[in-house]
Amino acid sequence: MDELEQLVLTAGGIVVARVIQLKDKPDPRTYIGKGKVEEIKILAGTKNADIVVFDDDLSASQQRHLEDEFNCRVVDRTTLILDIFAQRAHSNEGKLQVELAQLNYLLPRLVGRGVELSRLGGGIGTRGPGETKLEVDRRRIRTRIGSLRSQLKKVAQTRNIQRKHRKKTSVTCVSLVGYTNAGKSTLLSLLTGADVFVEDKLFATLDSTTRRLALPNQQNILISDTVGFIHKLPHHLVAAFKSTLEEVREADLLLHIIDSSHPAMKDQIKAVYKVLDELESLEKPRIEVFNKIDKITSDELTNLKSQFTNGVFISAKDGVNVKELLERIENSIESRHVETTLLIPYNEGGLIARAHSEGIVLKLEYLDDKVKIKAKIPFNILGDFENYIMTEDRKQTTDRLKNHKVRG
Ligand SMILES: Nc1nc2c(ncn2[C@@H]2O[C@H](COP(=O)(O)OP(=O)(O)OP(=O)(O)O)[C@@H](O)[C@H]2O)c(=O)[nH]1
Ligand SMILES: [Mg+2]
Repeated sequence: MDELEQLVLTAGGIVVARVIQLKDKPDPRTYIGKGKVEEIKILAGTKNADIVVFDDDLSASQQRHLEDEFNCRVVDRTTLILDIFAQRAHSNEGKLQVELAQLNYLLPRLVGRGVELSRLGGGIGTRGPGETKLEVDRRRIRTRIGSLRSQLKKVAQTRNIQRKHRKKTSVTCVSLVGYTNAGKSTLLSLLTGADVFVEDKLFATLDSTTRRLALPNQQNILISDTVGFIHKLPHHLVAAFKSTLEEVREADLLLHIIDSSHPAMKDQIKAVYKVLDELESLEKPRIEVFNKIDKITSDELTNLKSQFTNGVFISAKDGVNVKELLERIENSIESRHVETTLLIPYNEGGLIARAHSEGIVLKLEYLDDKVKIKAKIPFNILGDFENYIMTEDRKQTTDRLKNHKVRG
């Protein structure tokens, strides 16, 4: 309920009362029980509420029945989140995605209520690119959905080309993921000096930002910030934001940023795992980064460290333990490399250059007609160097590679 209140605040609303009901299963007609409907009706009247917000999703008919009972607007969790997204989408792609998500959510809820909808005033749940569309009929909404889909497809194609280019050059991509408000954008600006939007509200970031980062070992990687995850983020929303979250799927390494000072930290971690699972990214290499340690006591920190022995504990705000984090990133990337010795003839200049740009060169020796390179090469591109692996090193390299595959 605290989170719901924060969502309402983020959307620009003020909470005047909270009601909780414990119930085995929802009432099919009104979601909550009869007594609660009466209670809220009176409360909404005395408090002069404009809107009643539910923390779960309502069916179209439940929403309609409740609006009739309360005589005011009823907004469910998804509508509220979409409204925040609508206010915060800045890029063309973000706007298209939000509109598509809103229309998809609205369409089944439009049955027989075109007139009612057009009478509704502004406010939470009606903003955004979808606003003017509320009055058009379903057929036009469908046409609009089709057009949005094809526009998004084009944007996604451009993105894919960029991504393929990145893959070809095999630059390591790291993605920041985590619950909304955990401090992902703060960490990105700390690491790369990027000027990104940071705010103590939910969903400050909607569009992903990618920046180059030079690690202490001189290796260049790409690091991207993504939209924050949230509890009960509906499937269709995840689908709508798929291309933004595609960054996560394509990443070589995930940094999971956790707000260690949040009372619901463990639930938030679970919610993130759930979304990662939906993105089929739960098996990816991942570092758990516990942020905001400046906000917890030293006892709490000790306790946290004993529970999460593999975590890195930082404060993105104060720049505490950043060196350790960078080392962990380096180690994790290096574990994807296989050490080998290559003998590459000078006429294979392209490969020599790639060993330098994509691998980590340890030792270099110039011979008459070739160059001898001792290097760590990412195991996924080792095949390209196959013909030039030094004979004495061949067996050892194959063994190391096998070892990698076993470890996944
Ligand atoms: N005390 C403290 N506050 C922090 C720290 N890191 C971030 N914050 C604050 O937490 C709030 C959220 O930070 P953001 O970087 O916007 O979080 P985010 O994860 O990008 O959030 P979304 O984009 O909304 O998903 C801001 O008010 C930051 O100033 C930290 O280490 N310590
Ligand atoms: Mg952010």
